[in-house]
Formats: sequence, structure tokens, C-alpha cells
Amino acid sequence: MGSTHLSSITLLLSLLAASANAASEAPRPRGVGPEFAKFYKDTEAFACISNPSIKLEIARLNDDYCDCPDGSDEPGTSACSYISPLSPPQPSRVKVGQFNETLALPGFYCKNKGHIPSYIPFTNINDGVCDYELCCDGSDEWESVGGVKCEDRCGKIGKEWRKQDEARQKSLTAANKRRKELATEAARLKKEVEDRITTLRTQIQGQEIKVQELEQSLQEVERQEKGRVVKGAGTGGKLTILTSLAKERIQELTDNLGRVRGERDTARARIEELEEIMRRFKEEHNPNFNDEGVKRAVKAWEDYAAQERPGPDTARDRDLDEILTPDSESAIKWEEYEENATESDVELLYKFEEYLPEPVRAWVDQKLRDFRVLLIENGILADPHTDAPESKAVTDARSQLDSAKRDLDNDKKELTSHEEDVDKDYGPEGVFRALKGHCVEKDSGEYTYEFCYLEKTTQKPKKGGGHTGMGNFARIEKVTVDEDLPADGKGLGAGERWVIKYENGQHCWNGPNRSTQVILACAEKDEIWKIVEEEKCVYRMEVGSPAVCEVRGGKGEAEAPGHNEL
Ligand code: MAN
Repeated sequence: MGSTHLSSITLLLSLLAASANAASEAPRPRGVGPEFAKFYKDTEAFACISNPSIKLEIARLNDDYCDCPDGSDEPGTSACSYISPLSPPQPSRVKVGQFNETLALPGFYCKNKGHIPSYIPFTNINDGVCDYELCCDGSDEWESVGGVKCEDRCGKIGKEWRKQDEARQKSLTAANKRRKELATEAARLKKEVEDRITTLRTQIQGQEIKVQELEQSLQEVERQEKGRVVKGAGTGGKLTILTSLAKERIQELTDNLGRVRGERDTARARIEELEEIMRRFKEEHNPNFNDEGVKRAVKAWEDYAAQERPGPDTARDRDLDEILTPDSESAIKWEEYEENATESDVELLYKFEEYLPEPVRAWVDQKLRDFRVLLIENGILADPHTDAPESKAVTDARSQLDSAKRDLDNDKKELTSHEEDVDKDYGPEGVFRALKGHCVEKDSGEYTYEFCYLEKTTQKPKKGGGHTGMGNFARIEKVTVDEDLPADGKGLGAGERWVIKYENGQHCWNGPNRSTQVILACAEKDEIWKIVEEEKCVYRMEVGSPAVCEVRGGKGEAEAPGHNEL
């Protein structure tokens, strides 16, 4: 028997279970379920359920002849089994006389004491086969056609069913617990993203104001720079050139002075050495030895030594030291002068300002600067800065602005990505958010297959070698499936299922880029049930996961529609 069939039967079973006890009082004709008992109360006559105008003598009930267009006069035989069943509706209905009817009853009612009552199709009544799956009490074979005897097995079957049902409930409870944990974690992660969005929005507002301010400040610094006369190393006014020449000349003179002093000191040392030689020569010569040349030399030395000469001028030497020491107190601080100079030669030209009171002087100075900028901006005065390198003040202002703009851009990008993320479909209650990066594996054929939630799918050769990317996460969708559910419940069953799509994997030789669709159905544990390569390099995985067990309204109980048999 097909599992789809099993599922609809299970549905019927649960439907009947509720009403079974309530209606067991009055004896009912064979095959009538408690919910239809009211139509069979009259002991004299019977009115067809869907066509009450058709009235029959009571003897025609279950007489193995189909009288009612809806088959309601034969609840306990197969006489009306040719009429289309009640549910599900059939596209081509069997016409009975002038009526276009379906059966009024869902089937033959098996009481199944000790288990769960159920309906069995009318075609199965007295067909010589014991249909224990539906009719465990064997009441469908009441006529013992061909001598068939169906013993009542409801005690055993019911016991087994209750055992399995208990396990199913346990499994369902565990799945539900896991699903709830995932939903809580997913909500926490989503809240984190939302909080970050709020922070980023405030941060961006502040940064936009900062960028505006820095833009203004850069403009202001550039404007001030225009009004300033260049004193640095670049081209500029006469004063600049003069300053630069003076600086070079002084350096040249200082270098020469240092060199001359060095030469002087060497010469001085040599003289001292010679004088010492002469002194010793005079002391050590023999005056009794009548050598005219020696006598003349000693006389010349004595005359030389007798002359008065000023000693070394230590004060002047100190001055020289000072001049030749670059960091000395008296050295000119060119850098300071170049960097800190804010005065312009406009000020030098208009010295009369110095006679004005301070506030008026500042006002006049500002007006003159503005006027100068105006002339430059209108092309009346040449811009002295066009060829000059950008000043440090402008460079600093610009780099501050650039850095603020970069920060703003980064925050805007992060915000956009979070805003997109927060609106994305992350499956039921957003649970997949909590599973991102969680991977599940399964061996199949020569490969081990792996799928990682919202990341990628991979094919790994068991014998070793490189892994093959079967796709990167693309999106989450829903798909309708209609498949038989295996006895162990490890399959997709029928209904709407969540599907995670992975695309753009490794290119397939002579084919497309590899792609995978992972279809999920409710299960207690994460598990890949089946992998198929539907077409070359197009894969499909059937996966069980507690993440997709649906929660019943309000009470938080997990349920897998069409997939209840966990
Ligand atoms: C590998 C695997 C297969 C695929 C072929 C295509 O062997 O990825 O799944 O069909 O390549 O060449």
C-alpha cells in the first residue's frame, strides 16, 4: 500500500477517533460509521443521504443492490463501489442515471476495537483479502468469500501502533524543542543585526555632519592659503626669493667659516711644533763650536721669540663655536619662520596698520586679505599658489576630510548589507539564520556529499583528491513535492517544502556550473537522506531537519503537514 494512501488513512483515523466513543450506543447497520448513524435511525424506511426524496423500504438497506445514486443504501456491501469515492473528488465522475453523483459515505466502517476505527474502500469488502492495515478486526470479509476467514488482530496491531506512536510523539517533541531553540537563536541574531542597523544610522548622521564641517573647513583653509604670501621654498614673491637666497648664502658662509677655522687650527699646531723644535735646537747646540750657520739660526730664533704677540682670543673662538653650531641659541630658526609665519607681505607693505588700534587693524587686515582673494579668484591678480606645493594646513584638512568620507562610505556599505539581510527570507521563523555554516555530510557512491546551510555544497571523492564545489548559497524558496513517504519516514512526502538553492559551483566539463537544490522535510535530526544527480552536474539533496517542522497554532507543538510520520 502506498504511503500517500497511508497518510490519508491516518488522517481519517484521527478524525474518527474523536467521535468513536460518543456514537457507539445505538446499533447501526453494517458498515455505518458513528457520524452517519443519524441517517439510519428509522427502522421502517431509508432516505438516500444526498437525495432524501428517494425513499426506500428498510429491507433494501445492505441488500447488495445499489439503489441510491450516492450509494448510501449499501454501507456494508460493495454493491455501490463503482460510484466515485467521496474524497478526494475525482475529475471524471461516474454517471448514475440522471444524477452526477459521488458516494455519500467515506467507505465501509471497521470498528477495529483495541485499535483505531477506520473506513475501508467499498471495493475491498468481501474481495477475499484480509485488509488488516485498514480493517484489523477483519470485518471487511464478513461473507467469507472463498472460505476466507479474517481473524481479529486489532489487539496486537493496536499495541504495536501505540508503541510506534509513542516513539513518533517523542521524536516530534525532540524536533519541536530543537526547532524552538533554533528560532530563539535566530531571533537573537536578527536582533543583533537590527541593533547594528540602528547604531549605524545614528553614526552615519553624525558622520555626514562631520564631513560637511570638514568640507567647509578645507574650503576655508584653501581660501586662507590663497590670501597668504608664500614664504616657503617654492616660487613666490620677492620676499620669498630674498629669504631663500639669504638662507642659502648664510649656509655657504657658515660652511666656509668652519673650513677656514679648521685650516687655522692646523697651521697653529704646526707653528707650535716648529717653535718647540727651535727651542730645543737653541738649548742643545754647542756654542763653543764655531759654526756661523748655527749661530745665525739661533740669533734669528731669539729675535723671533723676543717679539710680542697677542695670545689666542678665546672670546672670539666661543663666538665662532656658537655660529658654527646649528642648534645654538642664536641660530636662525628657518623652519619656524617658514611654517608659523602667518603675516603676509601685504602687512609689510601696509605698515600703517601698526598705527591703528588692534580691532581696527584686524578688520582692515581681513578686508585686505578678502580683497586680495577676490582679485585672485577673478583672475585680476595672479595666483601665487598655482605651481607651489600644497601647504601642510591644506594637506592636513584634506586628509581629515578624506578619512571621514572613507568612514562614512564604509558605514553606508555595512548598513545596506545589513538592511538587505534583515529583510531576507530565512525560512520558517527565520530559523536558517541560526544554522548558517552548519554542515551535514553523507556518503553516496564514490563521494561524500556535504551541504552547509546558507554557504555551499561540496562533493568529496572518498579515494582522496580535490573537492568539487557543487554551488554557493543563492536563495531560499518553497517547492511543492508529491512523493511516497518511506516506512521509516525519511523522505519528503507530499506538500509544500522549503528548498535552499545553491548555484554557480565548479564548472562542469561540457556542461553548466554545478548547482544543488536542498529540499528539506521535518525530522528529528539533521540528516541527508538522498542525493541524486538529476542532470549532469545538477544535484538534488533530500534532507531531514527539525528546522522545518511546522509549529501548530499557538501551543508551539511541532507538526509536519503531510509528513506527520516522523
Ligand atoms: C565529476 C562529478 C560528477 C559529474 C562529473 C561531470 O565526476 O562531479 O558528479 O557528473 O564530474 O564531468
